[in-house]
Amino acid sequence: MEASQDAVTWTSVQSGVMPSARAVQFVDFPAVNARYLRLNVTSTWSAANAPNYYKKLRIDEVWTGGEYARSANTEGVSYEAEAGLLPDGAKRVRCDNCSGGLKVQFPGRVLLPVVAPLGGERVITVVGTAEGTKSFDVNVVNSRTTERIMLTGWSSSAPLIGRAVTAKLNPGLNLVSITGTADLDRIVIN
Ligand SMILES: [Ca+2]
Repeated sequence: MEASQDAVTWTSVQSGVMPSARAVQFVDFPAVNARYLRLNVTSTWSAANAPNYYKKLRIDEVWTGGEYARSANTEGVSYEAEAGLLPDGAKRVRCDNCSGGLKVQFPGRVLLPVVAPLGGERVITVVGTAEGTKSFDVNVVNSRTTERIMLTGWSSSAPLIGRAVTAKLNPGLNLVSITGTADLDRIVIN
């Protein structure tokens, strides 16, 4: 990775070997004042006998940030899926990328007790993983509406994907019920 103020003189800011894998790749480099960044790819996994891939690298998008990403709202309360009630055969499984190191796999159902002293409209962010396009159905028990959330990922182990819905909570104790075809790490209530 090189940086430049004028696209003429370039200074190296980082170098390394990326994992030979699809999906998002991160390049962490020291903060620099620059107008331009460029990525020099010096080699790929492919050899000359695979001409479709040799010396070729496909990049969909490049995003650059000047600071580490932070949560937009840090006041949410997290409820781990694995800490919930699993009345219908959903399974707790290990998940190295998940918070708490565990997630829940469906079929089945997760019931999470959520206390909302004042009740009212709240944002529920559902965090999980999906290989392909999967869904969660989120329902506050005893309310009539079920929100369906779609999420698309490339692996059931990473990355974690968060999707938000709004739901009306009752003052006091609520039960949030989640079923689906994706794997559930946790929910966050804001
Ligand atoms: Ca978890």
